Amino acid sequence: MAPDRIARAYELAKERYAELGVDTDSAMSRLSSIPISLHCWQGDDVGGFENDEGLTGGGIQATGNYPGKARSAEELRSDLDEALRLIPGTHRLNLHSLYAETGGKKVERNELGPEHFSAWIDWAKSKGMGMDFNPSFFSHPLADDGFTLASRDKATRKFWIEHAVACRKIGEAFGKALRSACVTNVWIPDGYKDSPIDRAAPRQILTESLDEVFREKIDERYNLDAVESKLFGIGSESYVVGSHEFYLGYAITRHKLYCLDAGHYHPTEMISEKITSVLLYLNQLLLHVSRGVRWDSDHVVILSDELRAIAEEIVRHGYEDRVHIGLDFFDASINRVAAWVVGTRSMLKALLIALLEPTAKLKDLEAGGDFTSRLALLEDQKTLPFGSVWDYYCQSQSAPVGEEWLSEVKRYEKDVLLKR
Ligand code: RNT
Ligand code: ZN
Repeated sequence: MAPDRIARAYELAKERYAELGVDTDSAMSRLSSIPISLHCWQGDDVGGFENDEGLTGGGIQATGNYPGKARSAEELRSDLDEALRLIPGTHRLNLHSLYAETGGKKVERNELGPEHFSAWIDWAKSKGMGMDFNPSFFSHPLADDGFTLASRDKATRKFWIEHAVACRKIGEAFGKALRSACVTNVWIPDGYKDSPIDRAAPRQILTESLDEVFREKIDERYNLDAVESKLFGIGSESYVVGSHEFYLGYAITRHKLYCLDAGHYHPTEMISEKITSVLLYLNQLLLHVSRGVRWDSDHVVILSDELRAIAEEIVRHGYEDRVHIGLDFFDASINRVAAWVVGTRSMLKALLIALLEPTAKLKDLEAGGDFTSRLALLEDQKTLPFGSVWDYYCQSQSAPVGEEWLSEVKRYEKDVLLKR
């Protein structure tokens, strides 16, 4: 696209927003300071490199057989490089422990250490990116019965506690090496397919396991612990041990971050609505921005009303430093690099739209009881020339403008992905 046309369109948009008292330059500069944590697991359908079996159990599922998924860490990094070239700004990488590089040697998950992630650390360092982390409580024989940290079996529990402890230390190493705190997020699948008699016992066990996991203090400059709740999963339709109330209470009493995943609540329940409440009681939050379609289906994030609402909640209240934005989706039915690009660019667009809002004016109207003007202004804003600001932002960050990125992904697919 012609760079001068983009600049001209931007100038007009800038004037239009100025009429509303909105400074487009400062909106773009604020946007450039918000990192999105890209989840590594979109690149290979949550498979990881422990074995060739792919994702098993855990109540989550990637569906589709699109060719070209990454089969090794090198391939995954190459795919991430490609995605990052097409996304404006500097972001973060969110890694699962399944993506350890053990040089062909079998290393049990409770024995993982930072050395198994040194190539990832070097890669992130070379890009000036921070990293986040996740212990993996699925795709493992000791998770086959659906229970990990809440297992009644002592040895099983011990293994998973040790795994989580090892992962916090890996997170700490990431934080030190990359000079940016790593958010290490605990999500476990534990639950029952059918209605249990005893809903209390597993929750009691889980509390004890978590307390054990978090016993050792780690400097929050390096590692931040988060816990992620869920309503149900495949095979845990009737009961999930780590429910919303469970983890919210846990996070508040233990001073942990709470992770709100957009697909983990009742279908009409929105995480955007929860942010201001949770932040009254917790300093920081982690988001797993996802898109459920009828269920927790982890579809690629698009510029939906809910995505916009999430961005608005962060931006309107100036929560950029308290809310860590991570992505969580895995679609195996489309080009996986494109999935990252679409999802991340959508998240950024939502943030930019929120940053272009005349929030102070709207708050005044609301405080003064003029709900008519509040509604009218909000509706009018939907047709403002946001796209011209977005195009200009992409151009100024040396990222492709508009659908230009797609032809590059198609080239990469032909030259790299289809040759796998
Ligand atoms: C599962 C959770 C969890 C996973 C990742 C792979 O429902 O959302 O965050 O998606 O850890
Ligand atoms: Zn999640």
